[in-house]
Amino acid sequence: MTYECILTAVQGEGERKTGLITLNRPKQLNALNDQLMDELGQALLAFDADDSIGCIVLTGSERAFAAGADIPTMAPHNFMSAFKSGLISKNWETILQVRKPVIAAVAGFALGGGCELAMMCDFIIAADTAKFGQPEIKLGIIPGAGGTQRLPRAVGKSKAMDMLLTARMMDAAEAERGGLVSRVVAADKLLEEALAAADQINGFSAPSVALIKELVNLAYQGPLIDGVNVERRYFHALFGTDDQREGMDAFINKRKPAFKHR
Ligand code: DAK
Repeated sequence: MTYECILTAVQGEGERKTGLITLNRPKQLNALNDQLMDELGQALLAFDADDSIGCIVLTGSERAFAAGADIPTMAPHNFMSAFKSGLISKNWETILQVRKPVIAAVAGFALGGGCELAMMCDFIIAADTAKFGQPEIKLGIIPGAGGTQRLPRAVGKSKAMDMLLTARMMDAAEAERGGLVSRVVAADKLLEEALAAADQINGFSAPSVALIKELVNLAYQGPLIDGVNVERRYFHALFGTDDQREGMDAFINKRKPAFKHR
């Protein structure tokens, strides 16, 4: 498959590998247009369907993860044309269908739709150069891909209101303090660290990985009691897998487990 707005590669030495997707519209700071979002969706679904892939890493350039949705594409719309065409909606949530972990490796700007895309990933590893923001208010609009909902869940109401209402950016250190990102690393080590995290996940049993992702998303999105109940069912269900027997036998016999992902 050839893409024009993204690059894809397979990384890693282990039995299960990592699908790497790099946003690649450097002149526009990776502004997210329709073609890019279509290609991103296709690449994500292709890696998700590939049994040799355990994890996906999504990254941008040194200067920008993504500076938001493409402003010139949005500019000419009025209410009716935006509403009737479902302006930039159809391909924005493909990433939420992916069942394997998606790690965002963010350097430089992650603004507007770029910040929202990073927040739709499962966790964010940030370079010390990363800058997060939801500056839509400066354009006379509001976030449209979950920014007003996911940002307060990630950093709390006060910081989210501050960022959304003043359009100020948050640097990597503040993003880590606020809980938006899981770790901050030197910019020149960003990809290495993200791929190492992916590699670590790739070594674990795929059913455990997929169920943890689903359950954490349930905790993030839904009522506590529903999540706890589903967790109990899935916990029991994993006792029907070969990997549970292998994992526990390996621990008891002090050896490394050889997971078969079933
Ligand atoms: N779109 C298109 N081009 C962009 C862009 C963007 N969002 N951001 C930057 N660029 C382009 C600039 O126009 C410039 O192009 P040339 O002039 O060189 O041709 C080039 O990238 C470099 O930018 P600058 O010259 O401005 O570089 P600086 O370092 O001075 O500034 C900056 C970098 C990131 C601070 C600045 O470019 C900036 O403020 N950019 C706009 C950021 C922004 O406002 N982002 C939010 C956009 S609104 C939805 C889904 C998503 C969305 C909405 C709905 N649905 C599912 C319904 C999302 C909306 C948004 O993201």
